[in-house]
Amino acid sequence: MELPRRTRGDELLKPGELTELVGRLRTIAPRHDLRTVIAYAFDHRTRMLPFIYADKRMAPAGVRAVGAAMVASGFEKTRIVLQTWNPNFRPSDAELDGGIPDILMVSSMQIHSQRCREMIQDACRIEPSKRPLIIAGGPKTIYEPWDVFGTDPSMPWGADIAVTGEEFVLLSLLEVVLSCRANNESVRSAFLRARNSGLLDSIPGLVYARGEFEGVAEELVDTGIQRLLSDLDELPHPVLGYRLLEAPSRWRTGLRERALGPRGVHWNTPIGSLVLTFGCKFACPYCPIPAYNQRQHRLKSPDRIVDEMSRLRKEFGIKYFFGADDNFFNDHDRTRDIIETMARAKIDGKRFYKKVNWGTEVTVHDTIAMKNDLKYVRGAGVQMLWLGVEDITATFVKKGQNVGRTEEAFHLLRKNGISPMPMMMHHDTQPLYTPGSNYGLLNQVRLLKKWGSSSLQVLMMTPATGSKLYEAPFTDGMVIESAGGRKVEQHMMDGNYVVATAVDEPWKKQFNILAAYLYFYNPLQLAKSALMPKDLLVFTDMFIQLLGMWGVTQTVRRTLGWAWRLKTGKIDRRMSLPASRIPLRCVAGETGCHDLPRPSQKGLIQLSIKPSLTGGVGAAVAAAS
Ligand code: B12
Ligand code: SF4
Repeated sequence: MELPRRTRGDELLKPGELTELVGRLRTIAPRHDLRTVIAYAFDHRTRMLPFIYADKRMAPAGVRAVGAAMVASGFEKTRIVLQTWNPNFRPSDAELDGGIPDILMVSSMQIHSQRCREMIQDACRIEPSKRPLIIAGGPKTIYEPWDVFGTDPSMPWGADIAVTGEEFVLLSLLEVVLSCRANNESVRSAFLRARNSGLLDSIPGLVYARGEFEGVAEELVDTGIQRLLSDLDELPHPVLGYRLLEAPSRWRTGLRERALGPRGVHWNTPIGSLVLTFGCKFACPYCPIPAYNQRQHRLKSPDRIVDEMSRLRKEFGIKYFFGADDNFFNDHDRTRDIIETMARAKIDGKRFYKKVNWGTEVTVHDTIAMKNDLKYVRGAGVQMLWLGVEDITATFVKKGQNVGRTEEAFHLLRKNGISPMPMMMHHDTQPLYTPGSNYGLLNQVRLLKKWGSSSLQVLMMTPATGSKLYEAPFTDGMVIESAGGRKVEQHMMDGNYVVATAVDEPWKKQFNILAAYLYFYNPLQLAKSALMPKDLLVFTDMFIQLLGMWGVTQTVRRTLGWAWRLKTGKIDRRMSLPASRIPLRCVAGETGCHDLPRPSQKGLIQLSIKPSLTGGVGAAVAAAS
């Protein structure tokens, strides 16, 4: 189910609303002197292709954005801890500026939610009178906010509140809570009063629990879908977030006295992820992005983008960037504005592309539409573009691509010095190999390689929360509950594991993915890249080959056992949707807008797989485009 759309015309915040809110908070911040820890949950079992390097060497933009918003609002005692770098971090051991934090924020993707839950449970061990206010947010809670609340009276735990939105929602919550806070009162106690007196109900984008006992949610109140920030120039500058990162440590459970300095930032996160645009004009039914963005396209101005990259280059020496775009070429005129400004810009007297290199996500369709501009795209510093190709024959997924157009797009990109990085989907109806046609997975991978693909991503169609097709694989009995006695856990919902399929032999699908990667990343291909270079992108190709070969060993190591269980073990299917166990109500009392239909609501219990659906319902965990 997609997130519902707000009333037309009411999807966006008024211009200046975020800036004014930040200004108001700055005036009250000194009175409160808050200490805040923002933790990024990370499950190390997800470390494999296609993003094995980027996951660790690119500090996530979400927690940095939240940190930057806190600092811009005057709350400078803020620290960001990444479980990616600090696997043993425990909120109950965290002290900042000599005391227990007033606020603990936890950010999580769906695949890291087990770690998110453990961190919240750990924070709940702190004595209630000293416990920080626990706020959960990020891509997990945006779609499944109920999962951060406990229901077991024998083990009470839970976030105090889930934020299903962005910076504006969080800061609005803080403003209300701080407005009720008495001198020397804990932030959590002020929060409880604000919550109980209904003061949070007018802030869309929150979910909080009701119940007789704290930590045992009997009902959740959903205040609705957030209003979105339209002019992204209002966002606090990303340099603020980079100054808050906790230094990596394999063993430390608490925090250091100081955050990482500029050299440490440069060393640990040599790639900077930056928000440039949000939204996409396509409406792929397996993708949650257009609905999340309320079908809006949101942008930063070209000057602001240049300023952000330049400042990050100068302050931290970050040279490589990744645009957190859903489809950077979405609006051709606005894209031209951005790239022309970047191509004209200079850093320390040098042309932009000599100081900064970056990549982002686009579609085949838009790449071809922008073919005459690609030289400026390269001049703007773009070095790699990730293309949501999915299926080059467009039999399964259609978004303006086909064999000829994909080849043309790859050729155009390489001609202009940009590495094409295709993202593919494997699905039930696609065989490993089809003689005489381009439909098979290996046939497609071979063509991509021939056309100059620098990297490869192959993900299995997997239900993506917040997409139109999310429920169908569950209701059709395609989703695997366990195989050979191993339960499917949240970290396995990343598209690397075959967990939703109607084929008779799911293990073959798992092997197909491995075969595709092994075909693409191997010493022979590395030698070919080195000895028969296609063009000047040879070093990029070789570097990615090396990374890919390392990644493929991790993918084999992590997924081979699952393939074996699929082959030899008993496969049990899920009988129901992973909907909220706790009733979710909106403020007016009706079903909350983040709820999913529960079995009683739609008769979702199914006992058999419908053969007609082998043709591919499902939803992809696509990073985008
Ligand atoms: C860049 C990106 C990546 C990068 C970097 C991720 C990173 N760690 O930085 C790479 C390429 C590595 C990547 C990998 C994957 N990604 Co990715 N990725 C993105 C992308 C395109 C942008 C993320 C971003 O930086 N956004 C900008 C920031 C500012 O937004 P944000 O993170 O949502 O944070 C905002 C709010 O959520 C909120 N917020 C966040 N945290 C918190 C915390 C609190 C307390 C509060 C109050 C608010 C809050 O405020 C923030 C500011 O507005 C998003 C799609 C998108 N447009 O967001 C997908 C996305 C995050 N990826 C997704 C997925 C599925 C994956 C992969 C599993 C794909 C795969 N199979 O390989 C892997 C996972 C790798 C791993 N082991 O973690 C999904 C997550 C779905 C979900 N429900 O969890 C997304 C949402 C795409 C989608 N399908 O919609 N990804
Ligand atoms: S999959 Fe890509 S092209 Fe399709 S709607 Fe999502 S972001 Fe847009």
